[in-house]
Amino acid sequence: MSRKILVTGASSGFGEAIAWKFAASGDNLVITGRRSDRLHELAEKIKNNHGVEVLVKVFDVQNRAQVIEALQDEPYLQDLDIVVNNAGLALGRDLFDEASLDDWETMIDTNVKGLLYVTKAVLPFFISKGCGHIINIGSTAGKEVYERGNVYCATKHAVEALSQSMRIDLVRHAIKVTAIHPGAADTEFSLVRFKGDSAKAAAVYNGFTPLYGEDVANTVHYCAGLPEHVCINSLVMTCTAQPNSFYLHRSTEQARF
Ligand code: NDP
Ligand code: 8X3
Repeated sequence: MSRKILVTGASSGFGEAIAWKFAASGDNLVITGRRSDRLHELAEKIKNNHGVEVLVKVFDVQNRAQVIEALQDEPYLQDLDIVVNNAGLALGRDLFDEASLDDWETMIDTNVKGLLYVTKAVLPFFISKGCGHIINIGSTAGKEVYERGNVYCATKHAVEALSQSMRIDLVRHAIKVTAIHPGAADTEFSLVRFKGDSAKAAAVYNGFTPLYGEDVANTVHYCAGLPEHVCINSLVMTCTAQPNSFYLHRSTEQARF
């Protein structure tokens, strides 16, 4: 039977790959992000390829009023089965004393507050159905901090802590909560982090084979397909060359950056 999945941050990277993966198994989608043109183009392609329903919702997860207006009373979400809280970003890779407060606020507002706003907006649909699955995309940065990762790492630690809290508080509604923590993956993540500096972004993935969007999408899809009584609580996944958050085995060197 087809399910209904809401994916935040579907205009690129993991979110886009997750949307394709669920559509390929016949699931209907709600895809969200700020870039309307990309989302509408993606929706058309997915509908043409897989014949599933795709609703586009354009909003900034940092904006509480926009999130509520887009999701809270949306009739299409009445039978929502899964929300994938994926929208997020890193900005800068600076030492704590040199980093920008603006970057910090944007990361906190997006990765933590945005995830809370979206989750609160869709929860009533899960509660009235008596089931649902919240899948939060954290990071290896949410398991171990690394130099110059400071606030990004803190936001992803918050994703893990919130996932644990949600799992406890929502169990009485039979809602599953899964946190997936990927390591370095080649998406637009580094281009955003380095504010459009494509050489710096590309250098992040030099000398090793990183994760790709499809790898994360396959894992999300697996976690979402387990029997009702089984829940993956927290899952760390990296490419083979990345044994932990800050060590990467590159063909040319063994240091992270
Ligand atoms: P991308 O930059 O490719 O995708 C990020 C997505 O988030 C985009 O669709 C973007 O859409 C959306 N987004 C960002 N800010 C907002 C906002 N304020 N409101 C709404 N949507 C927003 O990166 P990834 O796919 O790699 O990142 C997805 C998630 O995975 C993030 O949470 C990231 O922290 C996490 N992650 C990434 C890793 C990596 O190495 N790539 C590893 C571990 C975790 P738009 O710009 O259209 O709004
Ligand atoms: C993104 C991966 O290692 O750059 O979460 O923090 S990392």
